[in-house]
Amino acid sequence: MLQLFRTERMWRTPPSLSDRYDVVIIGGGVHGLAAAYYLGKRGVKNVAVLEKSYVGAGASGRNTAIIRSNYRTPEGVAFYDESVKLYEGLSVELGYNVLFSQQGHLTLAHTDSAVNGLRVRAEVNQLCGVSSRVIWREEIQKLVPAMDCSDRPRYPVIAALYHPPGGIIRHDAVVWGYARGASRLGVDIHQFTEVTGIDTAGGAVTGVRTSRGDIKTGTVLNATAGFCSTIAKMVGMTLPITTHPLQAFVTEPLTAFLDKVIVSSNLHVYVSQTDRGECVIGSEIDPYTSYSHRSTLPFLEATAHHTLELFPCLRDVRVLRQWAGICDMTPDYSPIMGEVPALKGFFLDVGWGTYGFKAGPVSGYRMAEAIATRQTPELLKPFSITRFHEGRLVGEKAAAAVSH
Ligand code: PYC
Repeated sequence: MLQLFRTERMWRTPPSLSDRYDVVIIGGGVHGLAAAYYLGKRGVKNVAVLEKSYVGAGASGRNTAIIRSNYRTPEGVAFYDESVKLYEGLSVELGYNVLFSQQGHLTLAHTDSAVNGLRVRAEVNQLCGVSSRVIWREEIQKLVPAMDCSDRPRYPVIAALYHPPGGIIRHDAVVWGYARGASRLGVDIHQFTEVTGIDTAGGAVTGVRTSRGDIKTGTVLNATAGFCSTIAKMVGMTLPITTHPLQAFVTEPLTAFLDKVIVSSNLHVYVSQTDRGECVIGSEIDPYTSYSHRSTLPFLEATAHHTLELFPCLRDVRVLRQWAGICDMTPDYSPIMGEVPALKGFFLDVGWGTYGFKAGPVSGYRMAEAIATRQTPELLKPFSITRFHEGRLVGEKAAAAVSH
């Protein structure tokens, strides 16, 4: 008989909050859920994910779903390369189609200094074994026939960093897939459960207070985006982070015309077309700090203007919806990961700026390793919180999409 309704739910909703968990993960986005999933796979039992809203309500549901590993530093490239590889196998891993389209990613340069930046990235990428090379106008035009590569625009396209493994993915499917997988491995996912305090004693974490009751635990992972500073303050810690809005919008669906992700580092705009035909268009972070999710007209005007420089064919296209997320920016545009040395059992997976979604699988995988083994994986060592006072910054500003 035709089954009209799914009887199986995506993930279990535990009836109550247990008063003791071995690991408490704060944040039900891709990072927290992936960490929970990989902890479950390692056989770590009694894990809870606490989400103050619904799963994927934060940055995981408010990004432009771009996946790539063409970063600027060897540390960044190695890290994101592992993420791309995990994304490549994710549909099979989770038994859930995450619609990863590895269509290729182009970072455009419109000035000589931007071309130099692309050359450096291409060199580093190639040395790290990542497919990425500088291409010029003729080849760009062949790859993206709809883009204006002529001398007409105010800043004509000169070159691009072409990164064939880059692409786009269905971000909500990734979040739901990890939540479903984690739940099947026994993780308790508590939505609408806000953390209100964290207890410590003798230099170690001892518990978490929430809007639904208190939990005793020796291990807490702060995997929040937008609110990581608020959570860190609960243990008396000030993170080197400022929080900015990042806006984006989506057009009405169009016949397929663009099968590459286009990022312009000079025009501060990025454009891709989803499998539904909509163009997803974004810009750099708003230049002021704020926790606002409000969309603004100046953003829409400026970003549409820059998009039309590249794609005059979008002139009469209507905008369907616009949104904003909030981004936690570190001084070097790299994340902060690992256990906090001064507070046993308190782990950070924060500072994800505008590049967090693409790192979900690798962060989850490696943070789970760090928690389960109490050893910092090699891949995470460059991103420790101690780098700020040790002067070991991992400068990714030039490769953080359009955020410079
Ligand atoms: O880092 O690829 C990126 C990105 C795209 C949009 C915001 N950041």
